[in-house]
Amino acid sequence: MPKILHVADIHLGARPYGLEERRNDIFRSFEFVVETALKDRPDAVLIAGDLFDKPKLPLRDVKQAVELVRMLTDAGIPVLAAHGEHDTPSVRDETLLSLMEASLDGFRAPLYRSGMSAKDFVVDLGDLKVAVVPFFKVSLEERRKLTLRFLREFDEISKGAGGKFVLLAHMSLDTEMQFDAVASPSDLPSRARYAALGHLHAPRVRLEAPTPYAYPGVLDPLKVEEISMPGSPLYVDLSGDTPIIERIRIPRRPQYKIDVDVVDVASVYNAVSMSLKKVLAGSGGAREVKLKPLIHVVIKTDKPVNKARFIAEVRRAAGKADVLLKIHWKVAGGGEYGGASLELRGEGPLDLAKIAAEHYSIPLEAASTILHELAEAAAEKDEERVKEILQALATSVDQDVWRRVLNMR
Ligand SMILES: [Mn+2]
Repeated sequence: MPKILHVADIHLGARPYGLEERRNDIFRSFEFVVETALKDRPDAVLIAGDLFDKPKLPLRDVKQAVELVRMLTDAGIPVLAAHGEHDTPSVRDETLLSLMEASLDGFRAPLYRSGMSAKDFVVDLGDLKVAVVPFFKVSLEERRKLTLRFLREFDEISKGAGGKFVLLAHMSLDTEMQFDAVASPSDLPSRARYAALGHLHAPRVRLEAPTPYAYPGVLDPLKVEEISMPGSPLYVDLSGDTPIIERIRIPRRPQYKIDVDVVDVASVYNAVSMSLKKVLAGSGGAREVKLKPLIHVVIKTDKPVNKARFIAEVRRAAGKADVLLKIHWKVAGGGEYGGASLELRGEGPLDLAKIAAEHYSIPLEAASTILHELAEAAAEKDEERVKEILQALATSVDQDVWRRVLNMR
């Protein structure tokens, strides 16, 4: 009978490419998971780490996350979360997850505190026992040792435990990802029916392993490399001897990558408009949600370029296409740089203040003041101040906050 919903790597609060739209996309994707669970009523929702993108987040992000999780717990669906790399601070402290555990009935996210042992991390849901592996934010070598110790103790506990034993962890297995692996599949508790894992952003399902395990993958692709292999949350039916897996399809914003290999700025226009036409024509039927596609334009060139002119050409080529745009740079010898994220509003010269004003819905005057402040702080190599300004830019569109930030010295 037990059926669980297994999701991982949600990264609430992330703001890919500085786009508010992408921040909202990630919340929307998680909301879809919550609504799916409310409809289908699994016996538990297991989150295998990285519910949050950072250990500390703006409070509006935290509030929105709590509200979504509470919809599940209010409906009597237990929610269990493992700590992940992103939601664990590097100093020992409470976490957003541990605060949620303390304040939400039905939400469990055991946090490691000294003196605790493996049995403190086994959550008893009646027929279902879930062993939650703590995340140790220490050197990889230390993490390996501590994690293996927990896995061995869970193996012992699983032998005496009645019901269905499930492992919940945020970690790499060496069969999937070498460089930060902490365990092998053979280290997973032998009596566990299933290991609900997280951390790999590319989805994997390994039901043939001695202990069946799966990584749902990233809920909403955070990087351009992830758009071709997005993850999907999994329903795992544990009633039989081997789990039965069903993928939950998430309606996401369409994202496409356009590679533009150019020798000079004069060829940007044709290259972009042609690829864009092709991509948008092919996307017609696939438009599953009414969201503007996000187009990644990867500009490859073998000599240093005047980025402003290239960006202007890309915008001109995109014309009135109703898309979001992110420009990536691959300049030979110059490495790879992130570029500006622009919402396209037709042609015209590149006016950064205007773009910022539109993008963040702030007055033009405020936008140009901010850019001026940023340039000044950067020229003075005042890293703290740059961070402050960027933080404010990223987290607030409230003008009073702007005024305070800009007067702060
Ligand atoms: Mn992650």
